[in-house]
Amino acid sequence: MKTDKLGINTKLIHAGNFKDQFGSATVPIYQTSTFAFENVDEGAKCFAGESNGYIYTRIGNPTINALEEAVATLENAYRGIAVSSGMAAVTTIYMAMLEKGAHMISTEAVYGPSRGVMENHFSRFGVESTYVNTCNVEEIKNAIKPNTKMLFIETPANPTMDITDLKACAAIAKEHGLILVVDNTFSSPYLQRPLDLGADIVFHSMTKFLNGHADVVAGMILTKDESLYNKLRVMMVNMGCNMDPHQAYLVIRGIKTLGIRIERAQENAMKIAEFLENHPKIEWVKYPGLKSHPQYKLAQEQMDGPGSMICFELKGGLDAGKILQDNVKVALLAVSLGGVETLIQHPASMTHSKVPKEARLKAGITDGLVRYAVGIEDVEDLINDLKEALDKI
Ligand code: LCS
Repeated sequence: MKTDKLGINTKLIHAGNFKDQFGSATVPIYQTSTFAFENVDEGAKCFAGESNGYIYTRIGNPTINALEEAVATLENAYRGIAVSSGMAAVTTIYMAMLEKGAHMISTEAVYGPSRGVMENHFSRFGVESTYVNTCNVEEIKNAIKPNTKMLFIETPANPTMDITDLKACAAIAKEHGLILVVDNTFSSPYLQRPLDLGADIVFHSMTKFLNGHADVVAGMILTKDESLYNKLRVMMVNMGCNMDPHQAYLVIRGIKTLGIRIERAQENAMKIAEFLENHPKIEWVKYPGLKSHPQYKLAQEQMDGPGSMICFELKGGLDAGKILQDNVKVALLAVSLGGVETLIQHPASMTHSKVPKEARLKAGITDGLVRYAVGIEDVEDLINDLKEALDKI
């Protein structure tokens, strides 16, 4: 089936085009580490790349391949590379694209470990990095050095919900010969397709929206460029960051409902953001669907919807935040996001605890910032839950 003319919800169900000899409606789990060859010549052809036959699951597997094709269809990519986690995607990209002496520019409020692994580990191999407020493209331009190789953008950023102009970044990357990498975890391809806006590489923590059920850790790397794909694929295989077939099966299942999950969570998020914005105990709320969001207009242009992630600051700062988070009963106090269940967490002490305090504050991740990942429960229950917990402050 040709999928390029289909709507996104049809693609979500049929993307990947998997067919087996039994006409199975779902993709079977090929839970095998290795694949037997008919004879030595066939084995040699597989290793020489002259045949598409499978060799070994770290290199490729039919279940994993079906997932790679499905997400590639959604992102309008050449192909996808499934990996064991979102962080496996980050490290594979850094390893494949940066060498000793290279410099990377990244979003200041990037997911903590994406920054931590660069500053604490890649720095040991002579890779330099600079973190700027990428919402202001002048800051990106000013940070470019002769050895800059990569522009690494997270938008919306975790947890500040800052939005970076991807078309403007693509123009800067093109002018200066940089590779533009975009972390599309917070939007998923349902709401944003960075490759179509000029990004070279896109990746996901599929642990979040794509899987959507808080039962898998997984990642995916995508590109439109065959030579970048080959470089990334070889790195993934050699580092052993591969996905497991059972993991792939669960993400394929989750993807089918991505559209209806996001629509419902987004509808809930809008109502919750409005409730929070009008609450006397809330200092400020940042949600791309609210006109008060600093990049509201850009969000409207670049994304197909504001998503379901909200961050806010309570008037009572950290102490008030603790009371709120200890008293919610429907939302779970947990890290992660993008699942059917609503989660609340405190970035300063959890997801961003390894980012030095000064850098964290500069990135806008204040001590009292609360992150709220909206799920698909009944919105009245979520609002009442927040109302009752806020009353305890
Ligand atoms: N990129 C973003 C934007 C993320 O939010 C995360 C995980 C990752 C990459 C890494 O993906 P993983 O290896 O966990 O699949 N974010 C988390 C969070 O906000 N709370 O817990 C994990």
